[in-house]
Amino acid sequence: MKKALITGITGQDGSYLSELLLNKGYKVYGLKRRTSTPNLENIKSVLDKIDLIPGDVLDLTSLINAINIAKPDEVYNLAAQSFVTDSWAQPIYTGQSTSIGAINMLEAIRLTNPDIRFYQASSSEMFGKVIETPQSETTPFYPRSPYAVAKVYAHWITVNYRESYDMYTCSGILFNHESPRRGIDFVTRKVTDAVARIKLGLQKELRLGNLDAKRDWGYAGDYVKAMWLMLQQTEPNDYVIASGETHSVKELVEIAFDYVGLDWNKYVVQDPKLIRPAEVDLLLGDPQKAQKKLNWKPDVSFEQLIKMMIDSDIKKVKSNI
Ligand code: NAP
Ligand code: G4F
Repeated sequence: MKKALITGITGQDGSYLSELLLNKGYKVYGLKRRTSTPNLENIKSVLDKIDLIPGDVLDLTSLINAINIAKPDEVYNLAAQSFVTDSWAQPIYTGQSTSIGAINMLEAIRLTNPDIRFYQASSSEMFGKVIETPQSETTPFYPRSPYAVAKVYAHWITVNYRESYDMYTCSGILFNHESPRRGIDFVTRKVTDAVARIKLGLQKELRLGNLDAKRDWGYAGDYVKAMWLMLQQTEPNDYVIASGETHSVKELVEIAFDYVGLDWNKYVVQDPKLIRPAEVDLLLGDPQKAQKKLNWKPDVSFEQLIKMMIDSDIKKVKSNI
């Protein structure tokens, strides 16, 4: 039986990845940091099937301990301070968890068992103020936030461990992916939650920042399949994972309000306080390498994704009334 260790298991991607790996017959271990109140909501359906190991990616000892307990064939490093906005408020912590966290995990593997296959959760935010469109594996990086800068470090250290130590390390450059388990701060979930509340008469307005920003949005359930595929190849490599379509925040809002029969113009208020110090205006990924080499393609469209999230949020809000 194959064994996997996932850091960031309580997050959106960690939860979908654990389900995928369990379905493939893996024994799944998750690194779980201490929180003062429980945050196991995303993984409640798999809690009795996985093993949680206490630890933090900033604590190398806890990572070595986790590897000694799990003895994994594969490690998926998903842990990070992943909210771009907060990376300006907490730049040093973001740098530590998002970049030093990755090298800590790589060192833990190198020192214990360098044959373990390693996946690093890299991000399209690294393309930032984009040099070319669409963005592919060969597009130069131009990071525009403390988060994105930290991800560039984690990306290159992953490449360097492959080239220096001949380790099987892969970096997945994933474009935005969402789901009903997306954190409430991110724009898709902020919109779908607000649409559900407004429809049910519990909220009157939705305050947003830059409506013109464009993102290449996909479904998290599709994207975790690509993570797994990267670790099943003969040779390690880096891949862009994207839908190949881009949409503005305004289009997202229009589709979401339209789905419940409301006019977004009556509810959306632009709030200058929500504009970022530096914006990433346009992301559009070119997923051809993943399509050809991994035989990966997404199944859920942008519209299907928004509708899935609204349906889920309406259910959640109703159950709390
Ligand atoms: P998420 O929902 O924010 O989950 C982040 C996870 O990291 C949580 O489980 C969190 O634990 C954990 N974590 C944070 N700091 C930690 C630390 N110091 N030690 C151990 N665990 C820590 O993020 P996501 O959307 O699932 O994304 C997964 C990864 O992919 C992240 O690295 C993110 O930056 C990257 N990424 C995401 C996207 C996207 O669109 N979703 C795109 C590209 C890359 P708590 O529950 O305790 O907070
Ligand atoms: O949903 P967002 O916060 O995601 P962002 O910044 O693109 O980052 C996400 O995707 C990255 C991959 O490209 C990940 F690496 C990262 O961890 C995270 O998962 O914002 C999307 C866009 C931005 O341009 C933002 O300015 O939406 C714009 N936006 C407009 N109003 C807003 C809002 N974003 C948020 N969060 N909240 C608003 O009210």
